[in-house]
Amino acid sequence: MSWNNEVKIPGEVLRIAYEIKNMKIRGAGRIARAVAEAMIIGAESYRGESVNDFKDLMRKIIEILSSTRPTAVSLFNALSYISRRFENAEGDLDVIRSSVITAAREFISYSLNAVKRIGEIGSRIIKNDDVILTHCNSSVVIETIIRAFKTGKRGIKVLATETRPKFQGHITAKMLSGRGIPVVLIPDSSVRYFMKDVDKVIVGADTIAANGAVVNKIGTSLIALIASEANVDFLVMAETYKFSPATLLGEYVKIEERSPEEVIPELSELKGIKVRNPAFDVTPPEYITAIITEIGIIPPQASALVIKEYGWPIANYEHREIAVEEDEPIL
Ligand code: RUB
Repeated sequence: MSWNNEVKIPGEVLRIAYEIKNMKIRGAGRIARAVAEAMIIGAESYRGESVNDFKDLMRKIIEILSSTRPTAVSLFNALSYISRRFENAEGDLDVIRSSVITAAREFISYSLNAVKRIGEIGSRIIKNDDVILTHCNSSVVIETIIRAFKTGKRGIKVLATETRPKFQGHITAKMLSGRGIPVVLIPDSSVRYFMKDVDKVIVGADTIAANGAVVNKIGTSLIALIASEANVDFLVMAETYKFSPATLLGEYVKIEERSPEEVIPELSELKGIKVRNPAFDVTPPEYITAIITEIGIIPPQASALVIKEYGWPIANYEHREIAVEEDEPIL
């Protein structure tokens, strides 16, 4: 099945889907806000008069967006939040359309406020002269460090791992140094070498399971192990829509495996050698000091409670690969 067969999908929606798949839009929070934005665009683009056709279009867009990347539950939680609303809405096309748009806008605004709130809570934990190590590029972590800096914490220094193979650490380093925060970019493999200088490790999350295990960029669990050995606090920053309701029911988190070319661009040089490229790994709760959310700081062991009390609806939509035709007209 291609992305654009029986139902006409707006080009802008397909563009967002491609950009998520190709990681031009990346990071669990941004991905979630982008799919909500795509739902608004899809809802506004419908020119017909049939409620059923409109709902079919919404379902098709959800299917496409769900097929982009499998690991960040924020994507599925955002789509579930929106789909629940229009699936349960009753009324004419205007009512159903506005249920999609309102829910998507609510999600985006909730998400932006949650990032800000985590920044406020998290920045209080950062002390003068702290050396913070971070991995990958997390918008909540960046928000927190910048806020700590802006609110007058002195002497903060950040060690940013390169984050191979996609080098998201370069983005982190640029974002922080652009705000005047001292950053040192370090190879992923040097984390143990530097850990003796580190006061706190702070990372984001793509998904948090009911047992408190955190799924984040590949290499995170190795850093957690090293931090634990050195008795350094390992803090995770995550909005509540990064907690996975399905894991309460025992479902596993699917770990995305990306193209080997991201690891070795000239694969032909390694003829006959298999190359693997998992994009995420799982850090067990016992290596996590605390999770900082917009509703407060929790021990990882309280994750199931967060899901039950503040839970986002169980995702109805699973990641399913949809073949992308090379010559997709939108591109
Ligand atoms: C990004 C990544 C980030 C989390 C949290 O991986 O692992 O740490 O998504 O980010 P990728 P945020 O680059 O493969 O998307 O705090 O911005 O939601």
